[in-house]
Amino acid sequence: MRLEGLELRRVAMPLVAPFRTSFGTEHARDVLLVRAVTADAEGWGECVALSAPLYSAEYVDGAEAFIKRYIVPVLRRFNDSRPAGVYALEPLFEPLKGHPMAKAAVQTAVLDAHLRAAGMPLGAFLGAVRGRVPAGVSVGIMDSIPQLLDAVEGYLEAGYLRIKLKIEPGWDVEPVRAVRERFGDEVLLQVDANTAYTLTDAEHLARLDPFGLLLIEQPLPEDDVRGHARLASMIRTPICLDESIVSARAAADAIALGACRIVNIKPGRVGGYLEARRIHDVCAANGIAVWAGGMLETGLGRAANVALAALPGFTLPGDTSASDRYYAQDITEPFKLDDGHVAVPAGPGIGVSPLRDVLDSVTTETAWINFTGVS
Ligand code: SMG
Ligand code: MG
Repeated sequence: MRLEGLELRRVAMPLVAPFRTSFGTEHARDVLLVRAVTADAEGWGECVALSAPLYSAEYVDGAEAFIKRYIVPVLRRFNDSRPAGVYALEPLFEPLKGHPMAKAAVQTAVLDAHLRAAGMPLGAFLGAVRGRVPAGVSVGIMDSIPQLLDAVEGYLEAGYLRIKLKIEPGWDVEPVRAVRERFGDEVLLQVDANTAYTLTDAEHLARLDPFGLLLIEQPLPEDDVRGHARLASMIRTPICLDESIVSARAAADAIALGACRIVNIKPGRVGGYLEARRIHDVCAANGIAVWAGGMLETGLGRAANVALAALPGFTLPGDTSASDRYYAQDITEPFKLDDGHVAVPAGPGIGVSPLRDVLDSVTTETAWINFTGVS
């Protein structure tokens, strides 16, 4: 299937409330969407890079520039490759170092187009075994404990099955204690530090142990895998890696080193859904639980994440919250929470499409790259 063109579209999505993490505060998402157009179907990919390189090295302007300058020439060669299945993209992208979020967005758009043309849902393609997935919610750092407790109460009332608290030095033991005291020990509770600590904080982090957390996510820097292994021997709370797991090989290494007992899988961070599935497989083979991460995606990105979260190794609730967690108006039909779960879209490809009027109303910029007539 030949690619006729690629649309790069930037959309401005205000958040219903600011979302604060150890690395900064997001007020709105500036999202890059990729639309892959073929003769038979069109497909969508959402680039999860944030505005600034604070979560990882990528940022949305950089991702767009990378796609225009380096991915587009490669896609022209993709059109000549035989067979031109989505697997042909990976060896074409491989010589270009880094930029997994940019690559993932393009790969997902092409994969979606192929699957829609074939009439196959993404979940079926990936190996999903569930029609719905349990939803957790990520709760940002707040100005005060009462404010946090109000937010958590609202999410529990909405039916979320797991709460994740963002933490940083100065906002860790006390918020966890307050949530446990107010809502009890049965609430599935975990924390995410986004690399805000060092190994010298081990004794302090051990103070989280009495609270029975499911996990502590990425306490140490991205490249400090050995540090996580050391930390794992000093605290009882299971360590989950997010930023450090950049590939299936990195996952295998981290597991072999004893750096994590749990892995957060984000397709954008690892270059796409094909690599995300390999990480799932590596973890499953090693008895390591995985769950689906999130990057405040719109309904387009969320749809694909929910399909991935339906694979058998995803045994913990993911950051697969409903659309209204972040957006008053999503660009797709909103994902809704039903009995604490989100339904896996059943249609071909990612199974959802943008609402054209809404999409146009939030679009700030569009670029069309034509491939027809060029071999
Ligand atoms: O999509 O619900 C979501 C966001 C979940 O906390 C979340 N993501 O490190 O896991 C993480 C963060 C990264 C994004 S923070 C702006
Ligand atoms: Mg994280």
